[in-house]
Amino acid sequence: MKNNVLRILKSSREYISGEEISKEFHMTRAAIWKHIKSLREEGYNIESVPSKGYRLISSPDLLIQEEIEEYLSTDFIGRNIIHYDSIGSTNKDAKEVASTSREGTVIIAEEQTEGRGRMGRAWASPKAKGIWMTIVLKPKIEPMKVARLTLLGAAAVFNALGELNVKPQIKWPNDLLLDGKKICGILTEMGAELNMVNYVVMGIGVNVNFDEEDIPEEIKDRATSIKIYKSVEIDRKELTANILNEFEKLYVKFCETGEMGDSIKICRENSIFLGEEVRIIRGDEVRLGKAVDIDENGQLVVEFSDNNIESIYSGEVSLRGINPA
Ligand code: BTX
Repeated sequence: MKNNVLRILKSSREYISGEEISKEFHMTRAAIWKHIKSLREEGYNIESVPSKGYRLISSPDLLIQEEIEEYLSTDFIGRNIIHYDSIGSTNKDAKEVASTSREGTVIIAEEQTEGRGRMGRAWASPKAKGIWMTIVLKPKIEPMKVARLTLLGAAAVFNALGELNVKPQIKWPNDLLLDGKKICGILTEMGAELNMVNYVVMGIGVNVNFDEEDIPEEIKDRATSIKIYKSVEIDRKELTANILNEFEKLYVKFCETGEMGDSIKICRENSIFLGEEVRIIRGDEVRLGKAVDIDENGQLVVEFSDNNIESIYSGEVSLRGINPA
C-alpha cells in the first residue's frame, strides 16, 4: 500500500488530495498519513498543504524498485528487485535465492561488506557510491556457453554508459576501464549439472559516484569512477535501469538465436587487448602472446610466441608489464 501511495505521488506533479488517494486505494486518511510518514523516514521529501494535499518534492538516492522502475523498459529483467541497505555480497545472496526466484530478479545493495571479484578477490563496494547488483538468469544453454554471458553484460554496461557520453575500454572478458583504470567488474557464476544450467547469477559492480577518497588505498592505482572521470555526480537509478534495459535486449536475442554479434563487436572495437602483447595466466602457468581477435564465441584469440594460435575462453589476461586484475 505504501508503494501505491508513492506511485500516485510520483505520477502527479501537482498536489494530490488525501481524499483522492483514499478513494483510489480504499484507504483511511489515517492510513495514508502513516504511509506518508514512513516514506518521509525513508528520505522522500513530501510536502503537505492543508487545503491542497500532498506533493512529492524529491526522492532519496536509493536503488529500490519504485525508484528504478520509472526508467525501466524491460519485460522481465529488473521487474523484481530485492534491495538491501547492506549485504555481504549480492552474488552470494543471489545464489541462495536463485532456484526459487523468477528469471530477471535483481539483488541490489547500497553497500557490500564482502563484495567479490573473480578467484575470491575482494571488490570494494562503499555505501551509495556505486551500483552493486546481481541478475538472476535461467538461460536454456549448455554450461560451457555461460561464460559468453559476461560479454553481454560488458556490452550492456558499455551501451548504458554511452548514454552519458562515456566510452570505456573493455578488458576482456569482464572489466570496463576509463583512463586505464577499472570502473566496472562483472562476476558470472552458475549452478549447473553436467549438461544443464540451473541458474546463472551475473554480478555487476560499477563505480559510479566515488570521489578519490572513496577508493581504497591499495587499488588507487587501478580503480576510478564515472564521477571522477566526468567531474559530475551521476544518477545511479537511471544508470541502473539503463544497464538492465540494454542487457535484456542483448540477452533475449542471445537466448532466442544464440547470436551475440552486437556484443562481440562492442568488445572487439573497444578492447584494450587487441593488437597488444599479453600475458595469459592459468594457475601456475604464464604464457606470452599477442591478442589478435575476439572470435564469434566471445573467446580471446591469442597468437603465442611459438606461433600457435589459440582461443582462450577464460583465465587471467593482462597487458604485458602491467599487473593482473
Ligand atoms: P576481478 O577479479 O576482475 O577484479 C578484482 C580486482 O579488482 C581486485 O583484486 C582489485 O585489484 C580490483 N578492485 C577491487 N574493488 C574494485 C573496485 N571497486 N573498482 C575497481 N577495481 C577494484 C571483477 O573481478 C568482478 C567484480 C564483480 C563485482 C560485483 S558487485 C555485485 C556482485 N556482487 C559481488 O560480490 N560481486 C559482484
